[in-house]
Amino acid sequence: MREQRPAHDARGHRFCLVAARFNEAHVRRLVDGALDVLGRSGAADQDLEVWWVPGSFELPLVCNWAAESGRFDAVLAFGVLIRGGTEHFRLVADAATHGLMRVALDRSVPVLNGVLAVNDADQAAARTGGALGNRGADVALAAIQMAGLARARVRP
Ligand code: RBF
Repeated sequence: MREQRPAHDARGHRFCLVAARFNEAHVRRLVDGALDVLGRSGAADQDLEVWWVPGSFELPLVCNWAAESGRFDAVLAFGVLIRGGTEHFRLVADAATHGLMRVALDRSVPVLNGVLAVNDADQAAARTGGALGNRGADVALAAIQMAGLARARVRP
């Protein structure tokens, strides 16, 4: 019996973090949480890149650029959507989610979804290093697992 159980070992893996500048103070904390986990899990500094984009709507395209470059074992997308008075919040959240999944499947590169969709700034703060932890750190752990799985994958 052969079991694939991913380890939290990031040594030798290259990661691209693509981050939205909209609500940048919150997004910065997600990115910092992710970089902390990646570094402590063994990723080398030169194997980590952070690319900033204007908003969450732009994340899928730039993640696609990162994935198609062939330079990364996983791509992590970060954004914070705070519900406003308009329907725009949901449209951008849905577009980002579907776009990121499409990049992962089209490119066969792990793409991790670190886009927070919350009602207000307090909810964002709670999930970016506050009472509910740091979603960026959680996403980094998932990225390390996925990078390991992708390397171990039996290829035709
Ligand atoms: N981008 C985000 O990352 N988070 C947001 O909460 C957010 N809210 C927006 C609200 C409105 C009304 C508009 C027009 C844009 C918003 N964006 C937000 C920016 C969006 O992701 C994108 O950068 C722009 O729509 C340009 O394509």
